[in-house]
Amino acid sequence: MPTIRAEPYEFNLEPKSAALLIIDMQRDFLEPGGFGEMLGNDVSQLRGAIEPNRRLLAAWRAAGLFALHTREGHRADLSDLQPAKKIRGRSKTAIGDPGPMGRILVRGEAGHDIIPELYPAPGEPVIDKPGKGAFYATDLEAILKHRGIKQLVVTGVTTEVCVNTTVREANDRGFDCFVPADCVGSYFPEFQEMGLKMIKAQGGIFGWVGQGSDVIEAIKAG
Ligand code: TIU
Repeated sequence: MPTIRAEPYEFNLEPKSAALLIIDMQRDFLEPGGFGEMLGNDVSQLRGAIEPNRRLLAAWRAAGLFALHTREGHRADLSDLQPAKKIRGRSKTAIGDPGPMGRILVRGEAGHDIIPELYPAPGEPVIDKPGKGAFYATDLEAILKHRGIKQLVVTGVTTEVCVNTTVREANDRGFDCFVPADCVGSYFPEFQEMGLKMIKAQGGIFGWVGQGSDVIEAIKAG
């Protein structure tokens, strides 16, 4: 069983019962003109997470391991969009409004899709989620249980919002979560730091934090 350097202590990866869960690496969060920018964010802050994710996903695939992707977004008729989420922020534009990449945060639009660098391969499930957590109102838990998955390597954006919410949901459902710090991104450096600290504090209250390069080494060796 490969051992990976981590905080608060080493993580024992069991590759056959582990999944790589890449959260919301969508154009809507990483490119100008989408949901992330609509919320007032500098989307360039997230781009540093792309290359470490690309390397990890390539190694994960090469080892024949199981990977999944999530996308935050809503039905075209917005019937799954809570009124509170639609009006929060008092932005001039809202979810469902037209933008340069199509309707903002709507399934099937160009902006909603995953960035080309990390595009899902055949056989890698894509979980469409209406909320921040990947377990809420999705079939993620059923898919993981059917595959016998017990550990999750959770990457993507943003560290303190959808990654943290998903790690907390997963932890309460009995999954061990490892978060590679270089493979998650935030619009806010201080939230990147604190979002990771919250996971690994108190003896790993929600999980482990380490580096994607160490995961790559472990699966290559294993
Ligand atoms: N705003 C923000 O930081 N994130 C989100 O709205 N969704 C995700 O984190 N995917």
